[in-house]
Amino acid sequence: MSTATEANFDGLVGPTHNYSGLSFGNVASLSNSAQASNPKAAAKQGLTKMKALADMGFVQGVLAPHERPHIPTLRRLGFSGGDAQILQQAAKQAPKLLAAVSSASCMWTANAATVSPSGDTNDKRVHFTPANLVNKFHRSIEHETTGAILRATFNDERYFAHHFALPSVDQFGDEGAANHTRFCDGHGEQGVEFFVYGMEAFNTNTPRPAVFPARHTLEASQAVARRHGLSPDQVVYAQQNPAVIDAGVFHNDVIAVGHRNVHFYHQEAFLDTAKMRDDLLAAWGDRDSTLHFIEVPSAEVSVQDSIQSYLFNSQLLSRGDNDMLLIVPGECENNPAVWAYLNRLVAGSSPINEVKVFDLKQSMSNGGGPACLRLRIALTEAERQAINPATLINDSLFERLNYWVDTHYRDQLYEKDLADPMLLIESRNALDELTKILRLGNVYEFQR
Ligand code: SUG
Repeated sequence: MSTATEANFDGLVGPTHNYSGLSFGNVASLSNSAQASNPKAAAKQGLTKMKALADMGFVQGVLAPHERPHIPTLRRLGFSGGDAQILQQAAKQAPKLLAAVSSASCMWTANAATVSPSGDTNDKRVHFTPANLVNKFHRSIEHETTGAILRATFNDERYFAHHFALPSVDQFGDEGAANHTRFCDGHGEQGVEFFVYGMEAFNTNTPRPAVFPARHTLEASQAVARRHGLSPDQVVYAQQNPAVIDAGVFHNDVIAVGHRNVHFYHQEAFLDTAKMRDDLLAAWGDRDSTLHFIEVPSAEVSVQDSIQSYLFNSQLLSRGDNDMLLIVPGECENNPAVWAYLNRLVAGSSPINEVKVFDLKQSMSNGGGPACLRLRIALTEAERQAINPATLINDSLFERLNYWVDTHYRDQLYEKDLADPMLLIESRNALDELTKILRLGNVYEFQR
């Protein structure tokens, strides 16, 4: 039996978590704009999920939040003087810029990078490409620090290869693992990498959404597959249905999730569902297990209910061969159609046998469910041993991080508070201490 496993690395919610309505095309972000946030509760909700997975025996890691408000970006945009002065000028002249450089959006680590496990790559190392997130200004400033944190977490080049982000232009719009799934028999074996894109950038004569942006391009995915050294016959591309992007499905992980030999998706998720299935089956070939397609019909769960509940932004976890658990947000339990569907699903004959519900309301109000909060990394035992051990959740790290949150985080934040120079100082103090807890070294600009 292979000892390879799939680790989940969740983003720790940062001290400036707030609702600023920054993500056009993301229904929750737009509708909760200007609400009060609770950064302390947000961080604790995330930590509770991490601890629960660790307690169930899954390898669970944590990725540190970024320095926010990001003063170096404000300087780049022409604000000058001391830090307090810069915050004050930005709040007065360009409050939306201040909100953008203050977002705690790096918490959604499904967007941190695309990861190809060593079973798929030609040099047999795990490859990481941080996502350029170019479609949203507040997210486009994440990739450098993301790269530094990934290098400090997976810091052994015998096992881990780190790339820079793709060029930061729309044609190479890359949203990372939110649009990437890997199907496999066992985590250490050759898998099929499935890339989902919103549009073709260079071939403009192709379908694309009309209302909301397609954040991710085919060309970006092809470039990632090339640089990760993937075998072309083990890569499948599929286009998202432009109509669901226009309905608010800004990432494919809002409408589909896959794990090992299961693809769980909505009937309307893809532009050409039959082709998606044929292509995956062709790449799957004659592996030992069957590739299961669990297609949820619109008649049972509408696209609207999928977006409202985040049914598909769930975590599919293997407890054994053909025995899976689905982690869903509380919003699923509160949606009658979705909850009825889930009850039928676990009672049926699919490999999904249990559903567990987590309260992630703070993140959900910005459009981030359980699956957004985690980056999956399939690892062999030797690779797992090579991870920076201080980033892996166990009882003592969980206690320590909870205490750290209690010490440094506020329990209420409005957009107007982002100009408070004390918030900047509190955040820097918190992150400085965190880099010591997680043994990351100096990954932030303010530390250099
Ligand atoms: O990029 N929301 C994030 C949510 C990302 C969810 N990730 C996945 N589906 N994988 C986004 O739209 C909102 C921030 C604000 O409005 O304050 C935000 O960035």
